[in-house]
Amino acid sequence: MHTFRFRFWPLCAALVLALAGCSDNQNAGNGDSTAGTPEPPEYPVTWRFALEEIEGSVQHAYAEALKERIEERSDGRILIDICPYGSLGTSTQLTELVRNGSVNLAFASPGHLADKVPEAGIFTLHFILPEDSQITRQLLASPELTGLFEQPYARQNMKLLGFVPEGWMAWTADKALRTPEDFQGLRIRTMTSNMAEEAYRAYGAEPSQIPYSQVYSDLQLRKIDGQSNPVFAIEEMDFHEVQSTLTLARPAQFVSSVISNLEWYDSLPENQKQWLDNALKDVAEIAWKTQEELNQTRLEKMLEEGQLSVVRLTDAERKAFREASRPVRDIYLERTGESGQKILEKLLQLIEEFEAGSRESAVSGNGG
Ligand code: 6CS
Repeated sequence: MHTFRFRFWPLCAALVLALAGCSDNQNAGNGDSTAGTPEPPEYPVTWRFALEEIEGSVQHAYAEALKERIEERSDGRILIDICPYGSLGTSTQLTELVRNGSVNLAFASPGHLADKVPEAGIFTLHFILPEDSQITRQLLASPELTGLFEQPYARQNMKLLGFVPEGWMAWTADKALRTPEDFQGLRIRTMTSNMAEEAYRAYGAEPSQIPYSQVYSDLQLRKIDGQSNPVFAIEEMDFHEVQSTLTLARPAQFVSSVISNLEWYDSLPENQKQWLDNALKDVAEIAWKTQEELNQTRLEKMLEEGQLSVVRLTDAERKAFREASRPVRDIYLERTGESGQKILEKLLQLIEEFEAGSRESAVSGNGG
């Protein structure tokens, strides 16, 4: 049982805490660096990093690793104050806190962000990312792809600092979800953007947008029938306590983005920018390993507890979902126009290239 029992925090509490800082051990000399306000550095400077997930999560491990790297690289001149989910607000509120300069860094998952940055909604599409997770990793680190998101984020006063994959999405409900027909009329929770709903509408479900913090109680009160998240999150948010069946369908990778306030980033002194950029590069590998490990061990934990039935879809079962999901690409294109089209084309082109590259290296590795 997790000690965390996050329920909805009103925005005013979020703002009070935003000004006060998040961690228990605030030790910054001038802990009130304000995003968007360039000032001559008076060290140490504290940057607030807001998470959409609780302590112990993939985002938390990422933030801890980033904190360690930046504090080390800057020799203690930059301190990171990590604000786990529950200390500031919902995902949408965190994005606003970055945009208005109250918070320096934050996670912003495309499933929540897509109303504001429609191009990011590509990561809500099902059966678009490759089967091979290593290729997804390569894709999300490719400047050819990530560069196409720079403008869409910048238009909303955000700097995209990177995409972070957090593992395959899995479905929970009180029944197995083996076919699109099983979704008919299912009241499924989605993240809080219109685009996030479309993937499930395509299967005949009745989606509703609900903040992460409210999902447990809505499942418990039977206001909704199911939800979708990576396995580590299902376990740490205790959704398995209020759902009977986990369906492993691998429809999409959960991808989040790390953002900062654009003006804040642009006005950082060159040395600080370097510390940040280099630390971000350092942590990509760690984040990947953490998500693999957490998704695996938490699945094992839930299986050991024995309350949850686990269903793995066959290739044939997944094919029916793949086909049903296809029209949603057109909805994405309608909402994003030319810039979304470029992103979709580049994504598909890079997948082909990377898959060809990995086939070639498999052949040469086999001496063929
Ligand atoms: O479902 C959600 O809303 C959340 N899920 C995860 C795994 N991370 C953050 C996001 O807000």
